Amino acid sequence: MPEGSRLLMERARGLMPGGVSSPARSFRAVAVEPIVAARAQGSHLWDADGRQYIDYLLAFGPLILGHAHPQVVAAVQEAAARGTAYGLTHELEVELASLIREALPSLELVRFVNSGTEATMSALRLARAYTGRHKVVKFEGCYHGHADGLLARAGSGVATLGLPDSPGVPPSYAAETIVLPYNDLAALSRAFDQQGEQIAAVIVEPVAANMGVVPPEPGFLEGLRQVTQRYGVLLVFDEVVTGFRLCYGGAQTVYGVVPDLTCLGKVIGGGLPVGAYGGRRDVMEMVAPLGPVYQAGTLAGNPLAMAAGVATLRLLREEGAYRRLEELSARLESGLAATLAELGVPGTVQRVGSLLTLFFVSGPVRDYASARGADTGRFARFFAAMLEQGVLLPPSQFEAWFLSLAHSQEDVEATLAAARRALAGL
Ligand code: KE4
Repeated sequence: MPEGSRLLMERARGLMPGGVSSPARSFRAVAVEPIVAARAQGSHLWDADGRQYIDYLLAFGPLILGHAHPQVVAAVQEAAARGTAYGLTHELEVELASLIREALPSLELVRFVNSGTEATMSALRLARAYTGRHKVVKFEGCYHGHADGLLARAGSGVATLGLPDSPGVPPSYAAETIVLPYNDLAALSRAFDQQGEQIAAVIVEPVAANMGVVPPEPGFLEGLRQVTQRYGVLLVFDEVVTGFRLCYGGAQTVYGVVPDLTCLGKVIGGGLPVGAYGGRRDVMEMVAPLGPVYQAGTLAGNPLAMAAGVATLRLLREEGAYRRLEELSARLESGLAATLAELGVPGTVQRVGSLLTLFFVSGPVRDYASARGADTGRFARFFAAMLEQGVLLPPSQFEAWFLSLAHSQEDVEATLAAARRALAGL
């Protein structure tokens, strides 16, 4: 492994568990030594040895404009020069809340937090308070952050490291979480027949991205909406990944299914620490200080993340942004699929908007069980071969590749050429 990254990782491992601030970055599942980032610009990232990569990891999703977009950097610099935190409401918070509500009218009220985890954790506390019930339904392979009750058979790093869930979560917490197969309305109906009166909320990634990209089958989201309505259960869309990624709005805009609460993160902070939850006014009015449901945070709504978010959404609102993303992403998908077929490599490419996963298993991948059928050893070799050729993918079969408005046609063609060589050599 290159010297710079090697030495830095050695020091990092002596100071932080696994040398990382998040296990998803550990490269544990791809049997390659992790690279250490030095800087990034647009669609490119350089490691500590100056090697350049076309970046489809993109920090796991926030950077839909690409790295260090000049207008985002300028907005953050300007905000920082005026003050980095106040402990008071400030104008940028109001501006970002207004942009979010304009794009996602179902968020009649919105509360900013510092991560997607905080957003989903708070939304479920609120749902339990609003309904007076305790149980929550999640779907196997979906990841909603690391709050205790949500780690049951989760996706992302939990799936990548092959962890069934996590020690340290009291069985009493886990017992309140009902885990069902994604895209399986029959299993959902059975669960509601048996326990519907005890269920506070159903939380779902409207497009699953944490077991690799798994789209909702026709009728799945509508089915969730109908059964939750019938039982007085709140429907929570975890749009931390899909929010402002699939369109200038969210999956709820694309699929026309309106949840009671929505969780956001990533893109709305433009790469700075952010999360948000919001939804129906009658529900959100239970949140302190209006109501009794307590949730707080020193740096919630911090001016730097708000500035980056406002700059990002304003640029995404511009005409043609999502069309360009769609064209690039479609070209990458079709090129990869054609190469798999031509070389006779068992695999399938699944894409929704600028979220894409190449699964090393014949498709369709419709849930966690089928995603787990993927050949993770083959993915590991593919990842290493792409990295060697200067293409950085998310270091797991169970993550989404992300494209940005900074990715060019040349980037995509170079990626397809690298993929052909990598797949031919598997
Ligand atoms: P954060 O707490 O990491 O900001 O957000 C948690 C979260 C919630 N909901 C969804 C749908 C998510 O995808 C995430 C976090 N995504 C992972 C990668 N797929 C974060 C990567 C990491 O944990 O380092």
